[in-house]
Amino acid sequence: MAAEAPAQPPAAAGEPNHGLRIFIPWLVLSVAADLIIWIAWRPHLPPGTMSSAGANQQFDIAIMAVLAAPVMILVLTYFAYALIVWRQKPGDEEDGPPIHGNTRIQATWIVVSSVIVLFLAVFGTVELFTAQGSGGGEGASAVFTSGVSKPLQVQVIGQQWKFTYRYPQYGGFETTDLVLPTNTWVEFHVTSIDVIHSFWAYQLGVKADANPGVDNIAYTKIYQTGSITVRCAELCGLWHGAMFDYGKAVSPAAFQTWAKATEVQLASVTKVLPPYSLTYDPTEVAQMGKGMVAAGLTGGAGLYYPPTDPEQP
Ligand SMILES: [Cu+2]
Repeated sequence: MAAEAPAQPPAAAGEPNHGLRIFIPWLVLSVAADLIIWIAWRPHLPPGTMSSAGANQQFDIAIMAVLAAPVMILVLTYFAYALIVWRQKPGDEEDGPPIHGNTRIQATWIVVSSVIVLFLAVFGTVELFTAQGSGGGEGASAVFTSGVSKPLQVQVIGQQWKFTYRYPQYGGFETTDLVLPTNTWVEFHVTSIDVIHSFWAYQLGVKADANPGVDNIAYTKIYQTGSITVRCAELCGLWHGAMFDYGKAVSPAAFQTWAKATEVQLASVTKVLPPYSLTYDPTEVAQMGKGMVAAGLTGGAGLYYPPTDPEQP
C-alpha cells in the first residue's frame, strides 16, 4: 500500500457513474411521489378542510409528507441499487474494496440534512404561532387570536364523563348539544369541573386540554356544515372511552334560531346554574348539582337536558 493514499481514489477503470445511476431514478420517483402526494393524497389527509384549523393542519401534514418522501425514496433507491449492482458475484471470494471517506458526499449529506431539519424547525414554530396552531389550545392568552372583535364564545366544560357547552352570549345556557355556525370565528373556552380532560373536535382540527381552574382558549372558523365528532383525548377515568358525542355545524341563520330557542327553553335550568365564569370551583358545582336534583331539573344521575334540534326549533 502506498504511504500517501489519495483522499479520494480515482474510480476504477470501467466503473459506471454510480452516483448518476442512483440520482436519476431518485429524481424521477421523488417528483412523481410528491406530485401524487400534493394532488391526489392531500385532499384526503386528516383532519380535512371543514374548518380553518383543520385546513391548516392538513396543509402542514402535506408539506411534511412532500419533504419526507424524497428522503425515504433516496434510502430505498440506494438500498435497491446496492442489492442489485454491488451483490457478490458467484465465485467471488475477495473482500470488497476498502472504504474511503468522500468529502463531497459527506458535506452534501450534512448540508442537506441541516437545511431540512432547520427548515422544519422554523416552519413548525411559525405554524404553531399563527392561524395554523389556533386549534391547539394555547392557554388563557392565545398568541394567535381571530382578530375579530366579537367571535362566538363557546365554553366547553369537561366532567366525568361528558362534555357540556355554555353559550355566554345567549344568556349562558348550558347544553349537551354542540351546535356551531359556519363562517363565524368561534372562540372556545375549554375548562373542566373535575379531572383533566381534553376537548377534541376532530373535523375542526381543535384539540384543547380541559383542566380544572384553567380557561384554555382555541379558535377556529368553520367552512362547511356537517357532523363533528367530539372525543375526550385525555385518560380521565373509568368511562373515558365512552366520553364522546357528536356536534353539528349549521348555517349562521339556523344557529341563531337554535340558540335563541334553546336560551328560552332552558331558562329555568340556567337560573340555577352558577353564573357564567371562565372556570368553576368543583366543590360549588357539587352543591349546584344537589340543588338541581332538589328542584327536579335532572333525573338525579347527572346533568341532563332535553335534546334540541337546530333544524327544527
Ligand atoms: Cu375525559
